[in-house]
Amino acid sequence: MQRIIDLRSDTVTHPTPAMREAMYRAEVGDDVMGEDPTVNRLQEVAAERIGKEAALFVTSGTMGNLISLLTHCQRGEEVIVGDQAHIFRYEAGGSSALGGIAQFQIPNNPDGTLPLDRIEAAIRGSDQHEARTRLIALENTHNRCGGTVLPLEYLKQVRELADRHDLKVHLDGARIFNAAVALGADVKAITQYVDSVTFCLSKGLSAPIGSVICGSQDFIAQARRYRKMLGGGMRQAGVLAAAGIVALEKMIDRLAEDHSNARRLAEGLADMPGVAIDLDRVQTNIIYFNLMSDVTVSTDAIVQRVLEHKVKILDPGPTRRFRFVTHAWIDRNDVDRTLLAFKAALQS
Ligand code: TLP
Repeated sequence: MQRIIDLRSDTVTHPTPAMREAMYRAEVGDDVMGEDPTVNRLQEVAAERIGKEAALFVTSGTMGNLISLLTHCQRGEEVIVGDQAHIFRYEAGGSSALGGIAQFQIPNNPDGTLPLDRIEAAIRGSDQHEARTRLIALENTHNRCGGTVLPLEYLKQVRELADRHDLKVHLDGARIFNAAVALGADVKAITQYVDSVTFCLSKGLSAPIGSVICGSQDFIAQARRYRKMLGGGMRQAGVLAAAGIVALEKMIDRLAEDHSNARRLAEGLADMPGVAIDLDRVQTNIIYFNLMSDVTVSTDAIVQRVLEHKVKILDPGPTRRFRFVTHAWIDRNDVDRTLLAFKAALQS
């Protein structure tokens, strides 16, 4: 029987055999008491790799971003964030609902950056009528902008701007290692410009659960209180952290393969009549493309048709903007199978 090719997200990856082995063997303790040796090890490895003083294991990217925002901002304070940011779009308004934090949204440039002049103009707080700006939140790679990589020079400029106005910078680095691999740079080249970063173990890195927040000792100590407050203090979490250590040690370099598969897929799609795709934006493992108006097949029919070929994709609905994501479970052969299935599905 043919295997399912699942392009809906890189979150669908399962733990590798090496992860399952490490999970089985993990030494554990009570992590709320700080006594889980495997969680402690993951946090040390993560902090070292990201180039920050300390790290905190959390349940998800959403929790990592929420805790980071709560730690940076008090009630009635404001974060500047992109209108395409995951924090704004897909985190259920958590920082506003639970932290009383206002969000000032700026339209993202198509490449995922926020215009520097718009950031500067959005900074507020000298007047009593205004929420006080505390934080700029960036995303790298930028999911909704196509898995795009923020240029290092841009990050430097944001850092300088933040320093001029005494602001902090948080990075939603759910896929930060994809960004580093695409740049051919050490991840610290990116993180040097931000105060805090959340990255995910359970996307391209294939661990089953978990994200890590990295920052200064003081920041992480405060973040730890918020994690407890949110019910995210886990006990023998070493069984999960063990997979995260394998993810950091074994799964980063191979992301280049996901990027080249995404490129092959994108180029194949670009050759198809009815598909509009900007190849310059395909920089990592995420591909977005639109259907042209002459394609008369509905998107849900396309999804059903490709499923008959054992290819799973998300239905974009009325936007007709599809997203495909490559990951450790997609190889070159799967890319070619997907292209055949998609091309057939477009026929009216
Ligand atoms: N993104 C998911 C969906 O929520 C859209 C996906 O399939 O891409 N930051 C970024 C940039 C993300 O893409 C995601 C997940 C998160 C944060 C949240 O991570 P989790 O799902 O672990 O809460």
